[in-house]
Amino acid sequence: MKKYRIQEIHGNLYYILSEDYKERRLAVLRGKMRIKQNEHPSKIPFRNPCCVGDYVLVSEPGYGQSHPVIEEILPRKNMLLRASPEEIHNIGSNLDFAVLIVSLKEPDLRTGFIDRFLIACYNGNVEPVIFFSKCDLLDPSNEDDIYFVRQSLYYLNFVPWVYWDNLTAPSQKNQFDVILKEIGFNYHLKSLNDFLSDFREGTILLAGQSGTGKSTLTNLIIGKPLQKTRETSKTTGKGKHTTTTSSLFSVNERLILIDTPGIKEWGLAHLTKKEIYESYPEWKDRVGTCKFRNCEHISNIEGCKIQEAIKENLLPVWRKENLEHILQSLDYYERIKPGDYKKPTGRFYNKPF
Ligand SMILES: Nc1nc2c(ncn2[C@@H]2O[C@H](COP(=O)(O)OP(=O)(O)O)[C@@H](O)[C@H]2O)c(=O)[nH]1
Ligand SMILES: [Mg+2]
Ligand SMILES: [Zn+2]
Repeated sequence: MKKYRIQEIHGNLYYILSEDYKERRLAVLRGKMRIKQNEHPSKIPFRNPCCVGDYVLVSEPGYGQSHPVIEEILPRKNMLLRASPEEIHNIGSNLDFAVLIVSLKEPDLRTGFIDRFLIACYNGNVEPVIFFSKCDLLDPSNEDDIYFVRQSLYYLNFVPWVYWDNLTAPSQKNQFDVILKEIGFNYHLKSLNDFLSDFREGTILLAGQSGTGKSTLTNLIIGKPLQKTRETSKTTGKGKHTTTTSSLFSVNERLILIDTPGIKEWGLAHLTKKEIYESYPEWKDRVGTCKFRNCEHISNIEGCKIQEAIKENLLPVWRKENLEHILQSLDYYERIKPGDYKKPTGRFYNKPF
């Protein structure tokens, strides 16, 4: 059997790449492996037992078969997930970094999305990176814009990899610099050039809501325009380029990118409230110091160090609000969970190869 890496998944068909990323083949999955989908502790089924980025062992097609067969998924270093109560989307595996591209304007900064991404990364054992784009669109006379900048700077407290730039005319971020000066922020911030030199190798996943500049950043990494940006598609009149599934490709021998579809809402239905509370770096040193060893941190029982931290305002108000929203969404999931959510259909239940 030979080792390959999963490049793209289309239902029950898998594009796989050879170890040097040069040979691409279409493979199917050994029947017995399709059953493994229910293995997540949340009991929510995986959309697919395999994940883009997986290393797999593959056998050649037997007599009468037309495709090589994936026999085994090799142990994963990590995996990034998002989930609704119906299914878990495995977005990418064996990642060195997951980069979230977030625009400060158009669409306007939504920190709730960043917080969900970080929670997903911490729980998937993935190292997060945040790239703030569209710094040029900020207006120093607009209070909201100044607030967006302040919020973005907050992530420097615990995310070691954060970048700010304008992607369409790199390093033209005068407006942004004016705001920094106005709020008295004098430290060096990393920009696109730093990003390009920091991430020259490994497997790097790019995620973000659509319109934030993901394709533009991808093109800057590759050094030539492969990915259509929104503007291009507008002028050709062909409609917006939309990716619907993750896709892996090699930029060169050392750098592998995983492009993901524009995500609207990063669902966290696969996590427990305890796991969510414990993902907050602000009280990292207090996790495990609660009075009860298996504290769920949800009640105000005396001795819960997490609830104490919340009362002490260790989170800024907006991050606390984001946390409350996330926890509320889990309550909502709880209500619709009991027994009767719809099973994923069509994908690999109905088809003998
Ligand atoms: N002003 C400004 N526009 C940008 C920036 N980054 C991307 N854009 C524009 O935003 C639009 C969406 O970008 P695109 O890369 O297609 O976003 P995607 O949907 O995340 O792939 C395009 O018109 C880009 O030219 C930026 O930093 N500043
Ligand atoms: Mg795009
Ligand atoms: Zn507790």
